[in-house]
Amino acid sequence: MTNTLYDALIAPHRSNDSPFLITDSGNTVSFADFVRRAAQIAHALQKNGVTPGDRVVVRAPKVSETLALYAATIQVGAIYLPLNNAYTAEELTYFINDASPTVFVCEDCDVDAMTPICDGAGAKILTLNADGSGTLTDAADGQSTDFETVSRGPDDLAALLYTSGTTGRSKGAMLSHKNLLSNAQALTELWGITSADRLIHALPIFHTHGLFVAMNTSLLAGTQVRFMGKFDLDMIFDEIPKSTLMMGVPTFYTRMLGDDRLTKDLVKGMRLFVSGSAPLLEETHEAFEARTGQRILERYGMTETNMIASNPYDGARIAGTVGFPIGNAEVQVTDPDNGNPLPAGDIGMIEVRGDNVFKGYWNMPEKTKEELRDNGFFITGDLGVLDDEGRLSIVGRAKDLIISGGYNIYPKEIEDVLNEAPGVVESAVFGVPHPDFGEAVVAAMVMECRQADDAPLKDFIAPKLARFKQPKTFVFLDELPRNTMGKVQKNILRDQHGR
Ligand code: MCA
Ligand code: AMP
Repeated sequence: MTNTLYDALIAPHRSNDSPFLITDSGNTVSFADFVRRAAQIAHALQKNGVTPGDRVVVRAPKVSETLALYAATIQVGAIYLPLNNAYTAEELTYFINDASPTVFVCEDCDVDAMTPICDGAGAKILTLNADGSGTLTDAADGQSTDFETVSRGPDDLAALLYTSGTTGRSKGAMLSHKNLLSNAQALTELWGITSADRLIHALPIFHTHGLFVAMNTSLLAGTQVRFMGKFDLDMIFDEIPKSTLMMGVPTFYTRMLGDDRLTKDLVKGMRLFVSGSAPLLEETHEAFEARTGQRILERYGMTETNMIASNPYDGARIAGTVGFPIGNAEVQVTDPDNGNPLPAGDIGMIEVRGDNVFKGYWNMPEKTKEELRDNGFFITGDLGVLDDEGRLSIVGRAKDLIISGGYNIYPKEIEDVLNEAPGVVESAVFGVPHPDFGEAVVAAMVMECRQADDAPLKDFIAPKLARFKQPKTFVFLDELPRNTMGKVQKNILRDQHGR
């Protein structure tokens, strides 16, 4: 029996008693403990009806049990689908109906709200709380610590990660065992990750960055992980002297720079700081190097493609560029009008092909066709340019997307909700520069009666949109600026309301 991901990431640690996860409470979970717990949870999943190819939807706290649930899902041959803890019940309804899971794992406090939704979708609810308790834990306790791993090949699905779309509807990116393993292998090799490393992990584990980039590489290399519940500056500064590696979004680095405790001496044992998920400003790059003597390594990826490109570990890490394609990924820059490849130096659409590229969108063959070419190239929606040596720079986005603190927010989704609010004629949502989050969400509103009170709008969207997606500012206008084609000119809104 072979299981591509399990055999590479989990099985080798069966007898590895070295520390794997060190939690906020100071508990240590060894690799072997982790493998055993995953097996017990695999039994629990199986007893609750999970069969190969089923979806296991998880909206659980960042605790070691949740990570073991990921490993268990892979071991039973099912598909892991993690969701942001900030999502509202309305947002969750969409994912559960779309993915039709066998099991939905959430906290006890979510059960009442989620029961009608899960009943409607035929999903069973199991619970996992921040203290590790819950019905999933109860079902796993006492089970055998051996589980006969279900056979899965490289092209079988391992995970389904939702990514919002410019149409406002989230799309489930189908990720295979090969997609995830090939990317973990490429990153581990490129960044020299080994069992001698200790990773500071302060990212959420419901996205590619925190789950796959950080955890799959750690599992592959046998790296010790300081598994933090969330990003907290005090904890970060306490852990840096004991660690060698950190992965974060640009907000992590700007927050660290805003604190005098970040010094050359503090980071002298650190081998590598990695940044991704959003553009790292050149000034952040330079300020970090001036303060610490270390150059942040910036890389670029997407949910659909895992990591695409990375600055080199050895060699120049150039601010404003995301480096070279990794693994067997091929990157081309094409003319957005006709898809023809452009020469180095020309700006166009970034496209990528390789083992890292997903298999398509769940239940959306038409969407898949629009974005994944027959020749295997995926159209990223990011605009970029290659230099003569093949180094890639991202220069903008063809897609209407805001990245706030590393979270992607699609304006269309917010506009669709705002346009349903009483008294709204139309809305335009756009991003403006923000010192902490990089970009912040602003909504320009045209109302039936001009008003300057945003409270009713805030109340209306509260149950519908996660807090991080909600506009930080509302501006009330008589009309939206439009070009001669009638298209809203968000660049004008950004210029007028950007600060
Ligand atoms: C929290 N808030 C935010 C954000 N985070 N608002 C806008 N953007 C955000 N990112 C709001 C909350 O709603 C709340 O608002 C208030 O800020 C405080 O919330 P709290 O949770 O305490 O915030 P925090 O702990 O300071 O979180 C900021 C953060 C976090 C650490 C930057 O957002 C974070 O961990 N971001 C990383 C996201 C990530 O992993 N992205 C990778 C996905 P209120 O007070 O109004 O309630 S992209 C990916 O995986 C691709 C493939 C890639 O390339 O990596
Ligand atoms: P997601 O849909 O969450 O997977 O986010 C992917 C998007 O994040 C990409 O399409 C880019 O627009 C953006 N992104 C990721 N890494 C970087 C980076 N290093 N610089 C600029 N944008 C990035």
